[in-house]
This record gives sequence, structure tokens and C-alpha cells, in this order.
Amino acid sequence: MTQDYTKQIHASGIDIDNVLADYQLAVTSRQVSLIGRREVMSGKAKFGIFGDGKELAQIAMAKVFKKGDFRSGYYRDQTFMFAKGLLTFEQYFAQLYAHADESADPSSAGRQMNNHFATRTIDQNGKWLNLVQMYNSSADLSPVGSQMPRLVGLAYASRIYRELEQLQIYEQFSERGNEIAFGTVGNGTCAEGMFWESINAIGVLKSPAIITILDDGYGISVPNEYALLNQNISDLLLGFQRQAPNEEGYEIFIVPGWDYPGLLNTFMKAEKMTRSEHIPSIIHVTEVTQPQGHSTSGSHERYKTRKRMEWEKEFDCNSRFREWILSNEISSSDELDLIEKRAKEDAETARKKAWEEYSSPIIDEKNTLENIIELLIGTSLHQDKLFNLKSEVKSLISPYRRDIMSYVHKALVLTRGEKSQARQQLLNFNKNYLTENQRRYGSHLYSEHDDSALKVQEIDAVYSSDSKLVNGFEILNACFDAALERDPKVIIFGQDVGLLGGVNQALRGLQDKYGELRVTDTGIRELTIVGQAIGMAMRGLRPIAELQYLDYLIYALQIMSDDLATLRWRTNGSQKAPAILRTRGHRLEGIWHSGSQLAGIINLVRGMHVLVPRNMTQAAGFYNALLKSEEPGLIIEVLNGYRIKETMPENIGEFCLPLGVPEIIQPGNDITLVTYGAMCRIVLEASQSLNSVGIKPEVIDVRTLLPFDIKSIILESLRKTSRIVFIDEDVPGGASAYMLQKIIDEQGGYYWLDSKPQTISAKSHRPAYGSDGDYWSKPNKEIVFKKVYGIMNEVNPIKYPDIFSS
Ligand SMILES: Cc1ncc(C[n+]2csc(CCOP(=O)(O)OP(=O)(O)O)c2C)c(N)n1
Repeated sequence: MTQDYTKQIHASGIDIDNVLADYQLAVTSRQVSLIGRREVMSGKAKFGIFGDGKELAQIAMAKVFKKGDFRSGYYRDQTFMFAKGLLTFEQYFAQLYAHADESADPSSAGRQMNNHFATRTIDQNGKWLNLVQMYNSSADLSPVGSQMPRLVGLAYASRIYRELEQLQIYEQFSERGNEIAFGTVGNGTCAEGMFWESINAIGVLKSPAIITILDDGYGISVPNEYALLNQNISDLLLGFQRQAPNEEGYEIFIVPGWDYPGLLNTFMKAEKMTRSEHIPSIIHVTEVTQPQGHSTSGSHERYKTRKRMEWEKEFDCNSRFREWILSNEISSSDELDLIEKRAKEDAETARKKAWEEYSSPIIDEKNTLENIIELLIGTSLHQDKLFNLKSEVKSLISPYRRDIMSYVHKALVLTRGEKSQARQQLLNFNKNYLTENQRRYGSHLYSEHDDSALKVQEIDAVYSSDSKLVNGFEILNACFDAALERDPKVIIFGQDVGLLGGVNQALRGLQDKYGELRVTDTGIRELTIVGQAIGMAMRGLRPIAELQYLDYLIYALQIMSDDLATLRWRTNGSQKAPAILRTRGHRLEGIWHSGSQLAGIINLVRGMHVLVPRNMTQAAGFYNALLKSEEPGLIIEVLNGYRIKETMPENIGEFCLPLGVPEIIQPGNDITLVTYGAMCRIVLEASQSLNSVGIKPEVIDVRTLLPFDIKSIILESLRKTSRIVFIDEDVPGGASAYMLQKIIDEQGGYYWLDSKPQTISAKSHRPAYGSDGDYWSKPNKEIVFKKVYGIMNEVNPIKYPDIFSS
């Protein structure tokens, strides 16, 4: 049997000499896992999760992973990363220690837990690198299964690059769609809905992905019998298996995780098929072990039987590999012992170096503080206390930066009121330290480069005497037509957008004009529609993904929040996904077609732009602006605005609206009314009624919630009127409270107030159906009138006598 395997290896072109290199990698990877756990247990690192027991499958995957390919995996993939040269042992430890420096931890610069990997896809200036010349790893995230939705897009991008002739020129992104997206996932995660939705979507989209399921029988302590209807996940997946060559579906492979030649052969077969036929494969790696248990948070002796523990020892992939090498006489026991010894030394050397490099700059900072306190002792009235402080600082053995900051704070408090050169030094240290560390942990939430949406030049819409009055949806239709014409990388997809042209017709006729791959119908799968957009955008495409209604965006909110919004930040600015999400919301009819759950959204997607245009012309200006930038954004169109007449700009594909700049849509002096979206129209109507009783409100459309009024236009208005009301359709304390906090607290608006600032929102319950349901659930013009009049009555009861009290 084993001899056959050796023959197979020869036959399939794998050099037998590589076997020892593979062994060396497998055992070194194991060593770093062992040392990693020790480092956590000794307190040098906070948490550890490792890839032990999964080494061989990853070595096999690495052998077929080519330049241009993408990985979308999880925290067990360290051996793969080592094998492809994407991670050194030192970098592995640096991330374990949370070394907040990109040169030490290129994946996240200390922002992510250990074993959360990423490779640079953009340079230091935010510009795309040549992705086909590199091995690519999309940035990992901890919520299990979240690697799956974007895998849909990473794989689908290959199909798009292969089948759209106009994209052949983008050689830095794809070599005619030859690239495979490799997913890795644990068996426990296969109980997640997003796993199944992604598997289905990849299959439907006929996209070249290889999904490896590493099945160690457990999800932490829970065995498969509690997670999966059929404990054998590949049996459960059989419905996805293609029935014959050339048919649609997956090719499914099963191979034990300890079978080195079997793994090599399986991955080679899967890769060949997936790359040449552009069909997806699933590799179910069975009989995988977890020698150190799930993570450093607990020990597996608590939930695995003795029998299982013994089995895991017997079937440990590295031990089996060793046995296989010996029984095939590829090497001797002595030689393998030597390799293992070297593995220990290499791992230990890497650990030492990583620790020194992590700790020495912090020790230097500690020493600097010590010196400053020493100087302070000479000038301060609190010499004894400062002396003690200095001793405490000196005694810190492995300080965190937070310890240093805390001692700076103590020294400043102690020497309050004093003035000396030494204290000035301390103040400077404090200021620089705050700035440095804010940058260390807070940079790159949004783009800091030329691709920032905030840097897009504003271009006014141009109108002529010939400009036509059209339905709102026709404005969007013309905008998308221009975008598709201008840039072949723009791909629009979502439910009903293809043949039907969208439920509101904004894409009418565009599939006919640009073809099925540019304007595409999808299944009802919001989560993976967004995942598809994320993956495609990570590979240089410009997806516009439609979520049919804002109410259903919640299905996708998790992946927007965890993946899309955090991508640039969690990679310290080394990856981006300029995906545009399109939806429609605010009021129409009933609970699930009147959503305006903005506070929920804006608080969960910091890192994205959230734009709330009041009409379709404004929406078009924002689409144009986002398409010029390379940042992710969400545009929420006004659901009941598609048939309201607007004037078609002459430069429909060119004009751009600025982000973060509110617009005064009704000037006035008495009170500032701040709103957005569908409420603009209602507040303008209320404003007219208020005019009739002598009140002149200034009505401001904020236009974008993220970013929010970066030019303080609302504050300027408040300085003039001294009174302000924030109005929207979210729940009480929702996005109206967000706007209030921004102006009153953050921008210091309280200073200019002569009346209590107020909010008007929808009711706490969901909007009821029908016109009356809407009226009694959402803010209406009478409510706005009443609230504003009430404020003015308080100011001047003679001029504005009470109307409503009985
Ligand atoms: C959405 C989510 N739920 C729970 C967790 C906590 N958690 C982390 S790892 C894990 C087990 C995953 O098991 P499996 O997919 O089999 O992968 P393994 O760790 O066994 O390789 C769980 C439940 C999480 N990270 N994300």
C-alpha cells in the first residue's frame, strides 16, 4: 500500500526529496504551536489558537496554491502560511505577542489575535499591487464561517475575469481567470447557515473554489453528532456533487488528514480539475486531530474520552508521516531525529528573537519615562512620591504601553500646578505617546490615501433649458448605464436586477445592453450577495451589490460589520474592498418595507460610508463619487421616490456629490431642522406650514450619516438660530440621537443653544401597515409642526400663543 503511494508521488511529479522538507516544516510548525501555548500559559501572550494536528493537509494545499490564487481561511492555517513563505516563524510569534508593528506582524500589525493571517494587496499608498504575481491571503476574522461569504466573490471574480473579454487588460488582477480561491473551514462551522449559503452560491455561480473542511470531529467541545444531521459532512454535501463530467456541481473528495501521499494526490486532482474546468471542489479531510485542544482557553481532557485521546495520539498526522517516511525507507530514524531537533531549535530561536523585538522598544520607552521622572525628582515638590513612582516604573519587567501611559498620568497628576523643564518633557512625552498609540491602533479605519471618497472632487450637476423632467428611477438608470459603459470592472448584481431590471426599474434594459455577467440576477441570499461583493472587490472589480430592501440588509449586516467595514483597519491598511452596496428604505408600507434602522447600521459599520440621499439625483451623485474612490459604501435610496419627477442632469455619469457635507435645503433664521432621506420632503412641508405662522426654520439635509458633517455646516446654522431639532424615521434614541450627539457634544453645539435640543423620530414599535399605520408610526408633518411650534411658544408665548394644550 505505502509503496503504491510512493509510486503515485513519483508518477504525479512530486519530488521525493521534498518529503523531508515537508517533514521539517510539519514538525517545526508543531513546535511553534507547542511553544505558542507555553507562551500564553506563562503570561507573555494573552490568547493562543494553533494549527497543530492540521499540518499535512495544509502542506498539500500549499503545493497546489499558485501565484494569483487567494486564500480565505481560518485560524488553523499556519502551516500553509509557512509553506508559501507568507509567514515566518518570527512573525507568527510577533502576532502572538501583539507586536503592533507591520514589519513584525504583517498580517495585522498587532491588531488581530494570533493566527489571523493576511497578505498585502495594496501598497503603502493604498494602490493595488500586482496580485497575479503574489500568493494572496484575504484577511482572517474570528467569527467562524465568516471566511465563506467573501470566498464566493473571490472565486466568482475568476469567472468574471475569464469570461469578460474587456477585462483581459487588467493583468495585475487576473491571468484570464486562471486563479483558484481556496477556502478552509472547520467541521463545527459547517453547521452555520453561511456555510451552506456560500456552498450553494459558489456552485450556482460555477466558480473555481477549493473548499477544504478540516474535520477533527469537534467544534470546541461539541462533537459532530450535536452539530450535523449526518456526522459525515461529505455525505451531507452529496446533493452538491456533480453527477457526471461537464455537469454543474462540485467534485467532492474525502481523504484522511494523516495520509501524506493521499493528501498530495487529492489536492493535485482537485486543483487540476478546478483550475482547468473552472468547477468548484470540496475536500473533506477526515480523521484530523487537535493535539493541544481547541485553544489556550481550556483543555480538551475535559470533554474527550480517554479512548479518543489515545486515538488522536495514534493518528497524529506528524507521527504518521514519520512512520510513512521510515516504512518507505525515504530516510532514517536518526535523520528524522535530527530534523526534529533542528525544528525545536528553529522554533525557539524565532520565539526569542520575536520576543526581543517586541519587548525592546517598550523597554526603551519605559527607560525614557524613568529618566524623565528622575529629572522631575530634582525639580518637584513631591520628591518622595516621585521617587516611589520611579521605583515602580523601574520594576516593570515586561511592561505594556498602557502601564507606561498610566505612570505618565500619575506623574502629571502628582506634579499638577508645577512648571519646569522636566515637566514640559513629561507633557511632550504624554502628547507624543498618545498620538503614536492612537495611530498604532486607530489608523486606516478609512482610507488615508488618494482613493479616499473624501478626496473625490465635487462636480456640480449641469442642467440646460432642454433638460428633461423624468421619473426618479430613470435618473438612476442613466447613472448606472454610464457607469457600466465607463468601466468594465463595474458589475451589478442582486435579486431581480437582471431580466427585470430591478424591482424599481433603475436597471431596466441594462442586462440586455451589457450582458448577463455585467448585470446579473442572484438568488435570495443577502449575506452572500454582500460576500460576493467583498470578494470581487478584493480582486480589483467594482461590484455594485443590491439588497432589495433596507429591511433585509440585516441578513447581511454581520458580514458588512465584521468583514467589509473592518478590512482596511484590521490589516493596518494593507487590504481594501471597494464594494458598493445599494438598497432602498425608509417609508413605504408595513413592517418590512419601511425600514429605517439607521442607528443599528451606522453603529455597526464604522469603516464604511453610509449615504442617505433624499432623491435619485443625489443618489446618482453619490454612486459617481463612490465609484471614483476605492472605499466601501452603502447607499440607501428613498423607497417612495422612484416615481417622483426630477430633472435629468446633462452630465449624469460625471457629477459627484461630496461626502460629509450637508445641504441647506430651506434657509431660515428661527430654528435649525436637521434630517435626511424621505423625511426631507415631510420636513419641508412642515416648514411651509410653519412659515404660515411666522416661523422660518432652516432645513438641512445631512445627506451622509457616515461621515457626518465634516464642515460643521449644521453647527454654523445653530450659531445663527440657537435652536435645533433632529428628525428621522429611526426609533427614539436611534440615529436622531446620533446626530444630536455629533453636533451638541462632539462639535460643542451646546454652547450656542437657547432652547433644549430635541429629536423627532418614529415610534418604538415597527411601522404598521397602511396609510394610517404609517401616519401613526412614523413622524409626519403635523408632529414636526407641533414640536417646532412648541419650542417657539416657549421662546415667545405672545408671538406664538399656545395652540395645542387644552
Ligand atoms: C460565530 C462564532 N461563534 C462562536 C465562536 C467561538 N468559537 C471559536 S472556534 C469555535 C469552534 C469551531 O470549530 P470548528 O469549525 O470545528 O473548527 P476547529 O476549531 O475545530 O478547527 C467556536 C465555537 C466564534 N468564533 N464565532
